[in-house]
Amino acid sequence: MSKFLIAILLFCSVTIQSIAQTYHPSKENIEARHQFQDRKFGMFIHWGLSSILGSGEWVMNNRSISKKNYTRLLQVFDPIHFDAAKWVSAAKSAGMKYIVFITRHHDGFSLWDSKYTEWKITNTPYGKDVLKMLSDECRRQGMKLGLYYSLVDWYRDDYPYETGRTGKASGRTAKSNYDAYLQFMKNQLTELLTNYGDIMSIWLDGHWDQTNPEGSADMSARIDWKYNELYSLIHQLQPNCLIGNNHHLDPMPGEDFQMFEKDLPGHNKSGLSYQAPSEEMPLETCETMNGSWGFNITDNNYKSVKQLIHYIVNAAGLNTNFLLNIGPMPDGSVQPEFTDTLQAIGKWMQENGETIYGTRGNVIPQQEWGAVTRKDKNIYVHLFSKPDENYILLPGFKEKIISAITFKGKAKVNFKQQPEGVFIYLDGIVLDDTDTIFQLSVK
Ligand code: FHN
Repeated sequence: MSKFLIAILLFCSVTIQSIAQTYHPSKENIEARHQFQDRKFGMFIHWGLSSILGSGEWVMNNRSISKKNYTRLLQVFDPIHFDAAKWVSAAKSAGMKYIVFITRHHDGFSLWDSKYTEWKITNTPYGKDVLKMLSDECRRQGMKLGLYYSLVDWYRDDYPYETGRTGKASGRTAKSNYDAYLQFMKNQLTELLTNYGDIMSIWLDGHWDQTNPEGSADMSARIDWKYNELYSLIHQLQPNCLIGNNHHLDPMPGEDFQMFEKDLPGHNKSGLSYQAPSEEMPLETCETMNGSWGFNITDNNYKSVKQLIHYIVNAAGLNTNFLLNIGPMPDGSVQPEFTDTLQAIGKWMQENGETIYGTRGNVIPQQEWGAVTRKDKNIYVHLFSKPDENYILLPGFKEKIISAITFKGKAKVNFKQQPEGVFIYLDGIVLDDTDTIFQLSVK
């Protein structure tokens, strides 16, 4: 081959690669990002075959269950109390504006009638396509729907399990084949984005299976996931659909929102969130209502209504959506500890949602005493507990305030604008046990 030809080929391959690396979201995608940010609060649903064992969605891995033994669950999954209307209504009455549903978790089981596998809900005694019922119901009730899709697979032989960190006791021996697995994912994503109406987001999870543990110096992936191909397929099928990937790393080209798990952006209590919050794209964090994602029969470590409301508010203060999880029981019903808490949150959201939905955060740096959100000319100051002093300070806030009132009773509040920020005085104000909200109007 002549030197000239080699040079041309080299040039073409570099150009193709750099095109793949550049992602310019479409106009409708940008608009969808704004709408997503306005929604603020969503419901995550972890449910599937693993729910039967009542030990969380990682049970196959954690109890070293082989593929052969795990397959037995296919015969017993019969969620006779599954009622899409009840799930969507529970989300709605909690004030949630979207649902993200697990279509396929790490055990590889598909919760829809996929043409590309026999390992699916329609091959259980239940036999029905729950995703179809859920997506129809979401449309009926005006609820947006996002779909979780696992990248890691503990069941399929073609997934590169040899280099993966998890799913080691599955008993797989055949050589993996990523190209075949990638094609399978493309086929399934095409089904999901073709047969179930408008999909708000695709929520990918499992990249971390092919890296060192979070926080390691070397976080490079052990396989080439070829995200370009997956991401461009998704955007081509539904340009408005937002792509998020729970890789626990900085955003990669082609993604539309950044996610955090069990942590507010910038925090890292979970040991999963070393990534810096993006300033360009919408953010979302997800959290469990007890300590488990999937149904866990012994986990009674429920978070209180107050804790969860503070989570919503703190997230909004950091410009972040909050995705709160339920793990329905194997029969499809949702345990009362979850539904009661959701109802109580819903009551609070009904009264105070104006200070959350459609707002933006990062008005001031994060404060010990609470959080601040903003919509147009209104600044909402959320005070969670009584501070030591008789005032709170909004450091660095410079815009001219024309009025300050309590959000609830609309009573006048004393404030002073100083070079270091705004002081809000608390004398004579009856503080709310969960959240006292002040509404400041700026010029
Ligand atoms: O392994 C999963 C886990 O089961 C769950 O789905 C969470 C939700 O964010 N994500 C993974 C761990 O990062």
